[in-house]
Formats: sequence, C-alpha cells, structure tokens
Amino acid sequence: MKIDIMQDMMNTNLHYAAENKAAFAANGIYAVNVLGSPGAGKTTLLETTFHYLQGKIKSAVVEGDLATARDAARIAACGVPVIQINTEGGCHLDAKMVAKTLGGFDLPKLDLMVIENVGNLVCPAAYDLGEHEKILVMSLTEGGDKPAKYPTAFLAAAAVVLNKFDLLPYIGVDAEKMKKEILDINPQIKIFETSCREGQVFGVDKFAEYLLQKAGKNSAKA
Ligand SMILES: Nc1nc2c(ncn2[C@@H]2O[C@H](COP(=O)(O)OP(=O)(O)OP(=O)(O)O)[C@@H](O)[C@H]2O)c(=O)[nH]1
Ligand SMILES: [Mg+2]
Repeated sequence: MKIDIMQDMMNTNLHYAAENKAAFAANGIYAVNVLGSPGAGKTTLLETTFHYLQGKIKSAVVEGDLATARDAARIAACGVPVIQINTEGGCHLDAKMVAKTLGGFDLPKLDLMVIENVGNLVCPAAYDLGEHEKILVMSLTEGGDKPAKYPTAFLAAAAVVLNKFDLLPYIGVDAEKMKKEILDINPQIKIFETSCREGQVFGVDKFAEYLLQKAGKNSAKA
C-alpha cells in the first residue's frame, strides 16, 4: 500500500488555509504572506511600512522564525499586535500554525494581517496560509540572477519588493535587467523599489499605499 504523505500534508494544509481564509473574510481583514530569503529586509520593511500606516489602518503581524522572538519584539516596538511562531527547524509556516495564533488577536478590530514567513526563498511559496496574496521581498544584494534561478516564489507572488536600493551603487547589480527577468517569469507581478535604510528611506510610502488600497480602507475601524 502506498501512503502519499506529501499529499496528505498538503490536504491538511488546505483545510486550515480555508479556515484562516474564512476567519479573515468574516472579520473584513486583508491578509498578506510576506516571504523572502533570510535577511532580505522583511521585518525592516514592515517596521518602516507601519510608520506610514499609523493611524490609517489597524494591522497585526504573525511572525515566523526557526527560533527567538526577536522579530516579534521589533514589531511590538512599532505598537502593532504580534504573535511569534517558532518552527523549531521548519523552513516555512503552514496554515495550521497560523490558525493557532488567530485566537490571540482581536480580529474584528483589524483591517490588515501581515504574516512574515520564515526566511527562505523556496519552501514558503508552496504553502497557502489563507492569505489574499503573497508578497516577496528580495534584497538587491542577493544578486540579479536570483529571479531566474528561483522562479517559484515570483510565480506565487502578487508583488515583489526589491529592497536595499541604497546599496545599488556598491554591488554592481543590473536592476533593470533583474526587473525584466522578474516580469518574464510573472508579467502580472507588481514591482516596488525600496530602501529601508535609516536616513535613506524611499519607496516604502508607495508600498504602504498599495497595502492601504488592497485592504480597502482609508481609515481605521471603529
Ligand atoms: N542597507 C540596507 N540595509 C537594510 C535594508 N533593509 C534591511 N536592511 C538590513 O538588513 C538586515 C536584515 O534585515 P531584516 O529586516 O532583519 O531581514 P529579514 O528578511 O526580516 O530577515 P529574517 O527574518 O531573518 O529572514 C538588517 O541588518 C537590516 O538593517 C535596506 O533597505 N538597506
Ligand atoms: Mg524578519
């Protein structure tokens, strides 16, 4: 007898993803699953974005990491409710892990749920967490060839944030070629160019505006 464990895992994931989706829909929450390599700047982008979203929208974050609550502490310092998941070695979040956190939030009060996935350019792309869209964060320092070499995340994402543009003069990456190769993989993907470096922040306002529009809100819930 053949037991297809992978298929079983994916079916279980879909079950919980549907539950999460229903919880987000019932509470009028727009949910995004933020993924990208370790150190691409996911948490820094969120910290900077929340600065722009302050007073305009009610957000919360689920943080995914193998170990520590360091990213959750950074998000909490922005005044945003956050729950940390430690995967203890797991290379991605699954929908059941996210489902377990939802009871810890005041969902009816929220407009936007951001799930920061475990730092990994491959595995998180395969798992539906019940989000409305995946957003990929890639640092220019990862190299201009990475979209073509790791296409699955670009295919799964609705938007990609190319981060660390402040470093462009130092790293010799052809950003225009990189963007073209991204659009060759996924012509529908929305591309943002950002720097989150303190004192050299740019592009994050446009990304924040995108989230505001997607969440369909210009003011906070009562
Ligand atoms: N120069 C520069 N550094 C940045 C930028 N964004 C983030 N960083 C730095 O990059 C490093 C990693 O940033 P994080 O935000 O922790 O990256 P992450 O993607 O959340 O990492 P993991 O959660 O571990 O996967 C930190 O030292 C940040 O200060 C940027 O736009 N420019
Ligand atoms: Mg992080």
